[in-house]
Amino acid sequence: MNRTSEHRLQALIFDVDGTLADTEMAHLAAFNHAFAEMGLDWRWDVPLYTRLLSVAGGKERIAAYWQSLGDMPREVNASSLQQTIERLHEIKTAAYEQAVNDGLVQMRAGVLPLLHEAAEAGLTLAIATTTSPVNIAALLRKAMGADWRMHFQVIEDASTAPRKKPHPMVYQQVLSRLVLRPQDGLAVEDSANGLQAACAAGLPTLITPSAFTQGQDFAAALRVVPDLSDVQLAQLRQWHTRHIH
Ligand code: XBP
Ligand code: MG
Repeated sequence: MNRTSEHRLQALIFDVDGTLADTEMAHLAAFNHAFAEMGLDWRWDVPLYTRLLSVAGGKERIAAYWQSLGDMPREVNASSLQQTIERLHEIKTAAYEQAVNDGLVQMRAGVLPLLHEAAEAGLTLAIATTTSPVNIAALLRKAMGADWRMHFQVIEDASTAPRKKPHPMVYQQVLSRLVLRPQDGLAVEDSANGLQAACAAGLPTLITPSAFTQGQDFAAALRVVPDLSDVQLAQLRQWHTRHIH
């Protein structure tokens, strides 16, 4: 086998939030809706949410914010705190799903054409995200139709990979389920957390920064592009081959 085909690009593994679609403004509105529904005077604005996004996972993000307030109720025990966070996140997820169903979230430029081109070329497609499965289904059902799931061989998310990015768990689990060597795949991400997770799993990673992640440290990326609108599969293969060899 010659060296070029030794590590041909065989799979694209996509992050969801900020990568497949610009979702975080809708997530932010859903979090604030949940806080109001539960009678909390919390209100996250864009600058604060941009900082809070360094914590992957909505429940973890709520817990980190609550800790930062320093007013964690003393009288209630840890399990009732967790119950409150769970309830907040349930309300938030329902509000986010409604926003997606109302068409308030758009897929990013170039994403659907690249997914289609890669599938047509026989590449494996997978998802590695720290978001909740409800959110993935709502977004991709809206964007790709009711049979969206058939396009992805493996989906790993908050419900299957509890250790969140920058931990590599979600990517390690995708690679193991695909029985794929990391150098034969390529991850597509929008954040430094995601880049760290994918690189720790050994995956070359293409970065498409989102409005919330502009300016983060992407030095370890295979390449940073503004979005996928000018990225065809041939270009990905070229970058991947150069990186691997
Ligand atoms: C982004 C996240 C998620 C979303 C909110 O996921 O960290 O927590 O911000 O969704 P990724 P949840 O970039 O890995 O797709 O509230 O369901 O966590
Ligand atoms: Mg992301």
